[in-house]
Amino acid sequence: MSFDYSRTGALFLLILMSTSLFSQRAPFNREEFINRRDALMNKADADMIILFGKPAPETGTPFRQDNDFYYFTGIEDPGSVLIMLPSSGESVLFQPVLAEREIYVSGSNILCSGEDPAGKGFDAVVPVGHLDEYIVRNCGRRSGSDVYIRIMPPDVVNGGRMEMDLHYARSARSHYNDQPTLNTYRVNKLKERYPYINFHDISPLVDELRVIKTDWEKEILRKNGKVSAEGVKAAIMVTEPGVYEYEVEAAAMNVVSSHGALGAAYPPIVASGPNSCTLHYDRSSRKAEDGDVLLIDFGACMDYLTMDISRTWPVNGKFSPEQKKVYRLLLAIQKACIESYKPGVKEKDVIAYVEKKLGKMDLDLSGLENYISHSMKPPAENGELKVENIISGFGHFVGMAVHDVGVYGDEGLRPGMVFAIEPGLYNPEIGIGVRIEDTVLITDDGCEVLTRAVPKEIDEIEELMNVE
Ligand SMILES: [Mn+2]
Repeated sequence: MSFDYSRTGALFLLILMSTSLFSQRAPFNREEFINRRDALMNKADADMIILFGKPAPETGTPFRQDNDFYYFTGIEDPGSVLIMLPSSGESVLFQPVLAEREIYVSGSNILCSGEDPAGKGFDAVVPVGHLDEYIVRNCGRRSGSDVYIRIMPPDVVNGGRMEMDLHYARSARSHYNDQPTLNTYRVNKLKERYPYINFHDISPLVDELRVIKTDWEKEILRKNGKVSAEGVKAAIMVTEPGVYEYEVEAAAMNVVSSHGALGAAYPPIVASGPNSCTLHYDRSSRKAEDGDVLLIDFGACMDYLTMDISRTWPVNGKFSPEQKKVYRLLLAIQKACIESYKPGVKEKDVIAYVEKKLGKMDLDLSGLENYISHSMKPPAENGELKVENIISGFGHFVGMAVHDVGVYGDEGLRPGMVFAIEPGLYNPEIGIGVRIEDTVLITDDGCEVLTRAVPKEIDEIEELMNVE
């Protein structure tokens, strides 16, 4: 099986023409990073804030900066450290002194290039070998200075802070793999070296900032929403019986890569037939057959911000009655959730709204007790729909990490929050898994569906699949 290249080619041309304005990577935004540092310094009652960047990349892998470090600097030079002094508002960058050969092979950093650090918004750039001298000069005159560092784990593009610790917890099942993380090593080292300093965790303050997206971030997220949506549309359009999951993945990746994405936000999930019931299936190796569903969970990473979309469609272009029944219920729930989102709304309000809305609809729940949701519970008990079994709260935040930092808190939804709502139902016995997911931005009076360009109505999907 191969693509119909004439159709695919015409599609890509159309996409390039329609979204070329959104295809540029964002240039360095000096004011944005200065504002973020000022906001953090205003929040922290600190003598000093220290944030470490990532060390040199492993050979052969592209460098991706630590999310928290990038959020406050926009700097991707390996081995950098940032110190902020809230009393004076100063930001000083510490960078390694590079060997001539190193610069020749991998390029320079701000320190070695002789570039004026003020151009990037820093008061000074200093060799990293002076870091401890700087800490001692600023915090060593008395006992009990308050220094903020990151004590919680870092998050990564496809893993939240907690997920990173879950990963380490699982690795540590064998004591041969039980080593401290780099973050923990740094925390312990600072505490050991400076027992007279009070170290505090900066991560709650960082997360409070990161969870509310700035105007600049919103623009990038809108761009990513459009480009990722075009990727999923391309995936829908190349699907037909006999297509391999990796071919569908390639169609989506082609679109986002050609629009400036730094890559996928997480390993794309392209799951046909029985694979659709494995929530994080990422092997993309099966041939999709007539009668299967195809579930894709996909998003790009653009300018360090991610996107999260899931769609499910029939491989042969026509939903079967069983597929339709599950799909209709999930779509009704997902749309009702989105309708209910606005500032101040809490989880219980969403459930009440969805139940009220669905109560007026004529939904066929028969046989759905054989499906399970993300919460591992059936959607209906004794013929009664259980909305809270299908939606687990608001869904996860989306940002620099696809399972982004932040907490909803007592105020409920707030403008600037971005999260993904992804109801799903899975029946491994018959190999039907359905998930519908959009990423939404909370606005002043409602929400904006960033991924709205991907169709999700049954007739829209069938129409898109049958375009010749
Ligand atoms: Mn998701």
